[in-house]
Amino acid sequence: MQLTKLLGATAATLALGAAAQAENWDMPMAYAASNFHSEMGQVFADKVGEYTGGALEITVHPGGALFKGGEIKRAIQTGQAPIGERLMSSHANETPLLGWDNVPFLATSFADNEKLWQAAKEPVNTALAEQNLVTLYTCPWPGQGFYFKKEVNSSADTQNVKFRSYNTATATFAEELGMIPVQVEAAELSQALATGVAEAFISSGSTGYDRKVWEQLSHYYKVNAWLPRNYVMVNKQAWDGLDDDTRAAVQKAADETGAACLAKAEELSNWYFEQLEANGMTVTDAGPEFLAELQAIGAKMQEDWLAVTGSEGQAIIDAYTAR
Ligand code: PCA
Repeated sequence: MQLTKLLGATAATLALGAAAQAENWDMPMAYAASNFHSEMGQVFADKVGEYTGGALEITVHPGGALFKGGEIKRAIQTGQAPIGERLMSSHANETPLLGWDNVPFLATSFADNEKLWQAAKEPVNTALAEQNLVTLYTCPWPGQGFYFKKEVNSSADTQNVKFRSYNTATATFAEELGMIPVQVEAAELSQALATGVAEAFISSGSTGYDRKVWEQLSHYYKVNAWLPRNYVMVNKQAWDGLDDDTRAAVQKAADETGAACLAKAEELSNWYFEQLEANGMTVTDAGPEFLAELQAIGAKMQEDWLAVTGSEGQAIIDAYTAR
């Protein structure tokens, strides 16, 4: 990676020499190149090149290739990379407000998730700005449900199951169900399942499809607990270093891409379920007993989130409910 960075830096310097003001930004992304979030990252990069007339060119690096998912935010805060994308709620351990989209059963449709984002946007962007980050656009994953390698009807069936989590909320959910959470990046999920490090997880149909989890798992329960968002962030100094026209062009590209990505997520939701089924998985709603347990855990998690976010969290939920 050091060599890659050195070569990247050299290329950037040469490019600078060639075209006085042109800038090249590397954009680390955590998820598979074929995933719609990553494809939309490329759409965004293409639009930036077009709208800035080549003054700013962005090169996307999906799959955690340049920085692993867990390293992306810090890399951007510290200027090791000027721009990048990450699952917002993965930072809820350090900034609980960023778990706004992980409150179970609060907003379970794309329309409600968008309404919730409109309510959360200002305080969330302010919290990120305090961390040297400018948010350009966000995009939801489809609804979150549970993957298992057996039929599950209640928490009696989940005791001591090794569960892959992707943030604190998913780890809490697992613990409440008697499972043993282990945090694993989506990029390493297939391996974790193949080696038995994990034998269940919560996610969208999208990640199950990307990681071909039908090779180890058999059941998907469409719980639709929440729709977590990825966000594209820029280092504040890198952002301030752009001239006004370039910044406006990048923001236009971001606004368009955010809207297109939201539409894409919605369009693909059921398609992913069809693919899981075509590959032999049983895809169903959670049974009444399991669902009731999940809802009770969800209510407790909402209380816990409000306890740590205080009036700020409550203001988001109030603004959402009032919309
Ligand atoms: N896929 C990501 C986050 C949410 C989702 O649907 C993952 O499992 O890591």
